[in-house]
Amino acid sequence: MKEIIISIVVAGALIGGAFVLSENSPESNTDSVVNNVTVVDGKQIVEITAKGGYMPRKSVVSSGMPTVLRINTRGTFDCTSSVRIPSMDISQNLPPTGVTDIDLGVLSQGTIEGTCSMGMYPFEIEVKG
Ligand SMILES: [Cu+2]
Repeated sequence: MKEIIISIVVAGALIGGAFVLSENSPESNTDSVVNNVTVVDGKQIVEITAKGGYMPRKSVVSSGMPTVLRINTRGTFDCTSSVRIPSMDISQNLPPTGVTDIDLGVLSQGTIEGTCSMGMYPFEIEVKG
């Protein structure tokens, strides 16, 4: 009986530990490569989520291909629902819940910086040559 209780406690600690790890890793390592880019009909779609910040913070796309930034909102009532990409003259309000596609056109090599309307939550899209 004692062994059973101990193994339950250990299992609980393991599951709890794994959960904490997976919760923290995307934010603690902003350089980690997240597979949030898909190519559909010759367009690459970069998918991020806006809510209390933008996730993932960093995306990597290829140059020379039409690119769409797809922003998901889900009960997003903070300022990330108003997104800006100053270098491209983009300013877009997002619905509290929904999917918004922003056409970025064909990109050349470099880094595109985006933020919420107040400039407080950043995200970036690295365009590889
Ligand atoms: Cu803000």
